[in-house]
Amino acid sequence: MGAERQPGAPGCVTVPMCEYCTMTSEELETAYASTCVVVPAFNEGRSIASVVHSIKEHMPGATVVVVNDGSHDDTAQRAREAGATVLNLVINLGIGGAVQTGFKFALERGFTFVIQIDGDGQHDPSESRHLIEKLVDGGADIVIGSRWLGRGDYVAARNRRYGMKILESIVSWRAGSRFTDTTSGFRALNRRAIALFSEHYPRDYPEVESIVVAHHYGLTVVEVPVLMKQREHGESSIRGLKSLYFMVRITMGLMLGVVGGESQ
Ligand SMILES: Nc1nc2c(ncn2[C@@H]2O[C@H](COP(=O)(O)OP(=O)(O)O)[C@@H](O)[C@H]2O)c(=O)[nH]1
Ligand SMILES: [Mg+2]
Repeated sequence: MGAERQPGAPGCVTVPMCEYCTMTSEELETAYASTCVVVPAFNEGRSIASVVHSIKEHMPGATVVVVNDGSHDDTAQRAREAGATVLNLVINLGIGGAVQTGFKFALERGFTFVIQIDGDGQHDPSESRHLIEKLVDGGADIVIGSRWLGRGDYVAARNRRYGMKILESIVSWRAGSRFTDTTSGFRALNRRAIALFSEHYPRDYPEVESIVVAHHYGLTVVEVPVLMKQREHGESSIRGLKSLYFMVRITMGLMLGVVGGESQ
């Protein structure tokens, strides 16, 4: 790793004007060659092709796996046409089951890294480099892309922002260090984390709880700042009454120490 290399120096080509760039293109491509990009997708037919194309453009050499979570639309066909490997779940397992299917695939196929990217276009694959750099550094087992660490101007609905703040406090307390974006599904995992989550991964609303699970099993989880966009089409699964259920369910689980069905 060329940690002393200056931002914008030759070799830093993937993200122009990258402030945090320390790896050369060659180093990045080596990492991407052993990276499986796991994309959970439920009825994302309108956005999935552009998400896959963008991953292929910005993460050359990475293997793109779309986990089609029992969609009713043409998500699988569009993902395949765009060049992704598609894992079709015959019934809808929810985000946790979909993502864990991707982790199991990556573990069995011997990938060194997983990057998780939503199928709705919220995560910019060109930002993956910041996550992977932190993993290659060896400073973490799991790297979370946070939209609240000073890059970009992401705006969340007021109620969701309050909910996120509450979760931030509880997770930071349970995991012993500060987390600002516990619901972010933009993440990178090393092999240790892939192995853990292939075995133990929360089923419903997994992002928040999985931080505590990782901490419980002694893994290091850190955040890096990323730019995040709004969902391109359709609606988030966490809205209306569901978001209330989400908050109560997660808060109770975290406070009582029962996470992902296991006592912590
Ligand atoms: N809504 C929903 N999304 C799913 C499901 N399974 C996989 N996903 C995918 O998980 C990702 C995150 O879901 P999303 O509703 O955008 O959650 P949010 O980003 O936290 O608002 C998207 O790429 C979805 O397509 C599911 O059962 N329901
Ligand atoms: Mg989303």
